[in-house]
Amino acid sequence: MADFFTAVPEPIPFEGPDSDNPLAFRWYDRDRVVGDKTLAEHLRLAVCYWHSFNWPGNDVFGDGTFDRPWLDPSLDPMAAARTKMAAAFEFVEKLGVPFFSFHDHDMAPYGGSFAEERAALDALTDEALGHMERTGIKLLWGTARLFHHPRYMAGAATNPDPEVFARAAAQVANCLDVTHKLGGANYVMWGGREGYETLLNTDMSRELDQLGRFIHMVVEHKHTIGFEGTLLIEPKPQEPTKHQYDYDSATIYGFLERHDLVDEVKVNIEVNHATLSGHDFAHEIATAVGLGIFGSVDANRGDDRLGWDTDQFPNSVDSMAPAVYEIIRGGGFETGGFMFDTKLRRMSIDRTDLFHGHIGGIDTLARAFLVAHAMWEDRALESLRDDRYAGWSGAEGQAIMRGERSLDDLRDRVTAEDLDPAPVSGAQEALETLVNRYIERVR
Ligand code: XUL
Ligand code: CO
Repeated sequence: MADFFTAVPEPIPFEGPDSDNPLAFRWYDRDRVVGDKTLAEHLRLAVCYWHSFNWPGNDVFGDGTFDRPWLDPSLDPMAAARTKMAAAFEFVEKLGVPFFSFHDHDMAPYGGSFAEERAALDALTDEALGHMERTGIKLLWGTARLFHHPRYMAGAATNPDPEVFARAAAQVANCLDVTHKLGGANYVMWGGREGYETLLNTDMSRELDQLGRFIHMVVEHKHTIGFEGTLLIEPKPQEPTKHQYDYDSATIYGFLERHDLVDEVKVNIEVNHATLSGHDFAHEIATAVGLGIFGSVDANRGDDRLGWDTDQFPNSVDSMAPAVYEIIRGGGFETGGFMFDTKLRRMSIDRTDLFHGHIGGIDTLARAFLVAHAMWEDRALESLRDDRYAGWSGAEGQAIMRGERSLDDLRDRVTAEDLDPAPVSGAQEALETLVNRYIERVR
């Protein structure tokens, strides 16, 4: 263990719901067996490298506020990258979660030729491998920063210039290689600038075809190098571009269908991106599960009154439990997990604040999981749902769905029987109260 987070000398313990210790878990008992797995195996928690270690706490109005000495531009970039990495692994180890995630240029500095940047990435990912072997921490996913450098201002895969496309493709080839080297469980593609600012200068259908070609090349490279992780696209409706092509899960499914990629790519759903698209997070999960493309989650939350991606730590069991329920209903994570794509508030400048954010978020997810799992085990919602759709298991319901009834057939039956079914309550308030009862009860 290195010595940056010295105010937290020991790994964070589990002390149970009655503990008042702010540096202890109250709900995340990692070895607790729930159903067929431990909580750690269900949740597959990951810390992100970028917001936690590579972001100085700046915003559009002001400079960084955080104590991140390795971000000092006067330092030797490789030495600074190594210091940052030591602090990152110290943090993840003390927090006691199994995974981390990174972008190529969170870990490796920019600068020099493309080949020199690749060499820096190789050296630093070798160093990461050493930390991973020493600590047992694993990689949930890697991803390439295809939105930060000015060359990508008009997009990467969807850029009007094929040379920018080529540079982005080369960068992804490198990043996929090192994600493979680190044994990553997934590889994520977030199309930060794959969208448009104005239609006046944009050929949208051409750009979407370019994106399709790009993703096919990523799929081919994955198979060439033998990477067995899942490829994930992360939906987001806007920001930084006015319109992003990967708007939401349903839009991505349509894109994957059109480009014959449905068997190769799933989605990484971020809570605050879901809400920016005008959907509930639970809706995005249920959509992806229903379409067979659910992969992983970026756990965070937005702010009701700020219309941008604030990436706050999740803190509401009430809003998280129904979404976690949809994940459990869909069979849980396979290669995915809950990754904290979360930013401290700019005024949270103590080193321990990073622990407080993560501990609160982890306990929120753990408790939401216990609530959702108990509702699932008891079939509390499912038995009601089964009753609600019971008619479709009957002979007529099945005949309709098999395509054995026409409009004419149904008109004849409705006329003959003077069919006038009585409405049945949807019981929303009773169900909401039922969920609250589980939240009160679960221990
Ligand atoms: C940006 C965002 C990214 C992706 C990875 O909104 O969510 O951090 O998760 O590029
Ligand atoms: Co994200």
